[in-house]
Amino acid sequence: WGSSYDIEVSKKLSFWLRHRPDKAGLILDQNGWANVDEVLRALSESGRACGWEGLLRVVDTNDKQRFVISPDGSLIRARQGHSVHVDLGLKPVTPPQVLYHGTVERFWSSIAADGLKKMNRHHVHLSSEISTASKVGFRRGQPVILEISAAEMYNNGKEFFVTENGVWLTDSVPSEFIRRR
Ligand code: HQG
Repeated sequence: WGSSYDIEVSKKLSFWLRHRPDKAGLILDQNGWANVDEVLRALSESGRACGWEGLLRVVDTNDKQRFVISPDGSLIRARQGHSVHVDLGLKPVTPPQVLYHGTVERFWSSIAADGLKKMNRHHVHLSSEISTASKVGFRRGQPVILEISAAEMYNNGKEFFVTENGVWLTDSVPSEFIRRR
């Protein structure tokens, strides 16, 4: 998807809209929305000017549909992955029987002992597809795929959420619900 310039824009947006709005002089509201005009200004100032058309293209063609623009075109937010506290308004839903998490060997002993933790993010990120989990793990090295007994967790009172772009989120995964494939 997209050109390398668009990918640079997307990386800036991820950084600002999920983690450090202050680095671009942006303010996120309690639901994580930033003002589009302010974002366009910040992109220009950081040497990644793209204009309204360019921003729309980055949002529309983004491989993981990471961002969403409000219907009136005035606001933009990241769909998930935040470390700053925002309320995404996600409603708890029933998960599928099994979900997957992609990680790497060096984290396995700690995960086997303590379960999956959200680390710096709001939630533990899970996928319904092995292929997606594999890509997530691949960011760090040879992927190790973990199978999560999501339905069983749900029956034990754990909440699950799913974002509009299909990322499954939960607070933590205790080790008894994790099986290494
Ligand atoms: C690991 C990207 C040791 C966990 C991706 C992961 C995803 C533990 C890392 C999204 C642990 C956290 C999220 C424990 C968890 N001991 N290590 N107890 N519990 N870990 O980046 O799932 O491109 O916060 O396995 O594609 O890798 O940003 O989470 O390796 O969808 O849109 O700690 O980020 O999407 O890393 O990735 P992360 P993640 P974007």
